[in-house]
Amino acid sequence: MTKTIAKDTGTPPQGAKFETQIGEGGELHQITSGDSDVLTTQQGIPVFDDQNSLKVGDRGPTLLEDFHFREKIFHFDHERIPERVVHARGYGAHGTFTLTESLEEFTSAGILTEVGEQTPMFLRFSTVAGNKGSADLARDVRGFAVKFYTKEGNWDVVGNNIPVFFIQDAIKFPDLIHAAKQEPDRGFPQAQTAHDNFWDFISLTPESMHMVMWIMSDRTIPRGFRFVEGFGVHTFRLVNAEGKGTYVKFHFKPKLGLQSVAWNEAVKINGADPDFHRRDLWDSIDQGNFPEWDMGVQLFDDEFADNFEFDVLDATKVIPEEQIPVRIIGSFKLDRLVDNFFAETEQVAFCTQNIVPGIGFTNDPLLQGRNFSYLDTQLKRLGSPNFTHIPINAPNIPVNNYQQDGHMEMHARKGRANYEPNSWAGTPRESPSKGYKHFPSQETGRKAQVRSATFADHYSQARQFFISQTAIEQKHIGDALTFELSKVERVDIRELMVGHLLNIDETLAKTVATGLGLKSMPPKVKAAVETRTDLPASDALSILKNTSGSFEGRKLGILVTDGAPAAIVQALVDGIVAAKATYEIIAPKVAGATLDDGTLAEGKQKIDGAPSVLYDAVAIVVSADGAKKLGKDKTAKDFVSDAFGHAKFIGFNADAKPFLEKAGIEDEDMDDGVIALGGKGDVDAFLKTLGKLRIWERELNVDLDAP
Ligand code: HDE
Repeated sequence: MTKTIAKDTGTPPQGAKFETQIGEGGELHQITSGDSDVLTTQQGIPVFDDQNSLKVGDRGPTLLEDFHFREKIFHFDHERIPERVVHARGYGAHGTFTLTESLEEFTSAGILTEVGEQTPMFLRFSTVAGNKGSADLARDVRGFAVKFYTKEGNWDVVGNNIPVFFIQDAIKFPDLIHAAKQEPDRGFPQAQTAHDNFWDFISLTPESMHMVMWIMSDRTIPRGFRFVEGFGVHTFRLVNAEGKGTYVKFHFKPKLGLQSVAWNEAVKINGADPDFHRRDLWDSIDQGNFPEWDMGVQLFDDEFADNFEFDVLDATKVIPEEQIPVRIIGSFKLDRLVDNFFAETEQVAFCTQNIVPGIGFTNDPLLQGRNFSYLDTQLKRLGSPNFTHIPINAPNIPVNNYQQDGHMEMHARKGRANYEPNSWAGTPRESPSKGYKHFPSQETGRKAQVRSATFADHYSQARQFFISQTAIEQKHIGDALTFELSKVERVDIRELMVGHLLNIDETLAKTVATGLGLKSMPPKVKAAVETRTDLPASDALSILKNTSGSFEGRKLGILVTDGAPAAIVQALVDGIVAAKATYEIIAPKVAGATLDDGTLAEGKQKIDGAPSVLYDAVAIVVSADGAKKLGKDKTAKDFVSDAFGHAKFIGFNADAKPFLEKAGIEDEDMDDGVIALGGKGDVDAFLKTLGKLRIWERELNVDLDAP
């Protein structure tokens, strides 16, 4: 047994030293001295005093002559740039993609053909609706935007954690986003769709119904970025060396499996740690637990596209993996934190039209619109067409062209030629062999503002999604719809939504109608195309059918008090480390607790600052006296009762039992998820069970809305 049960939390930050110097006139100067070089202005001029501006006399006015003061305030005044109009809150990290299977038969893109090739990349996760400072656990889609720095230029896959979208035509995007964000008169609600405007728009937009099923599922309250899938959403095209095209959809699957939290938990995480997701990613990478994703493709040809039940250009549809399996072609690992959040995560500029030779677009009208929008938005946000010179956006291969000047030009291109063709030697020229060739698809047709009839079925895949879920996931969808619509003030909007649900699943519609207390069942909304009931369930669409079955990468919260049995605490710690998971010791005092053998279990958290929503499972290991004291404390009782209510596994030693009872877990509430920890054998069994992650059956006993 080690002397101290503690986790290495890294080296403490280097502190600056404060010194006071007396100037020539007897005045006081407060000087800080750190370990780095001399502080300078932007011009490199060494700074004498950064604590006091230049004044006339000790108590006199500040002088305009103080160029350092002037520059410092000027720069500060101009620090902000516009936040992204959507996906404002995000978090990014660097990684490396490695190809394991060549797609040479389908594409000429080096990144997809050179097996073993390691391509640097940057991934930014985000929520969509909330502002930059909103909380991480908003019920929302997560952005999954990847920039690959390939040898043939930058390739951006600007995807989401959901494979479909709300709308079919980009012209509706401003309306969708206006409706989802804060209402314009009152400026709230922040980062949530539970309000009239959003559901008003949705209820009048039947094409959004498939997406509605996804956003009302637990996909929108993920446990962390490390546990979400990524999807390119649109159908793209691969083009091989002979110019032959193959349709493709891009997928990214987390090696840690999918995982989400409970809604009541999400609400509490937002209060306890609004940075829960970004902290989780930062901590994992910082500790060397690099999250990994497999990259896969669904490949298909014109024949499949022509025979598929839906239009492959319609971004409100998936192609079920049972119909076209996802072929894994490589994987990536996020292994490097940013040095600076603003310089990298904020300034990274994704553009759907950043594409490399061998990969192409299709006529998906959403994708076509996006290809216009992203370039435009970067100019607004970053302020200059030279945003491509910012290191995070620059390709790491040479850039040769005759585009010039503009705000913040960073390249001093040499030579006389700034036009093309020219007859000067050594100037760049277009390359018919290497250059990007657009796929020569045949396009004909009348000019018209239309929506293809092949886009008209809005309910069949919504139904397919719903029936593919486990019972508890279906319950969560019903709960989420009821919650969101209960925040909608207009009853007619609630009713219209239930009218749509009748086209998806009658039981779901009834659950929501009952949950809302509607007086009678509203009429079914008339569908342009009747819902197909013959589409089979697809396991890939469920979260719970795609978990890892392991506690790896998860976090156990161990609540201890003075006098707690050291043997159990140590067995938990050893087991968790062996399972490649992490743990935190929580105690009444942040310093930790002195265990029954005199060792110190070093605390990471004080109980008041660490509700159980921050952990995947909890263990309560306390002394009899500790249990008595905790039983009087509201926060400590919440720790246990929340863990129980959120269907988490709870381990406890014998002395903890009275505390559990005080927290509302009586003998009759005990289930397979509340596990006594008498000795090492029990601890091993407990740790093994944790791989199930949650005991969802319990929810049916602790929820008023349970069937
Ligand atoms: Fe975006 N989207 N989007 N979007 N989107 C932006 O670009 C837009 C759509 C997505 O981490 C903006 O740089 C239009 C689908 C992500 O920096 C903007 C349409 C998907 C991110 C924009 C869509 C996405 C954005 C705002 C309808 C999933 C964050 C800031 C046609 C496949 C990227 C910016 C990051 C960001 C426009 C629909 C994903 C305004 C017009 C579908 C992950 O250009």
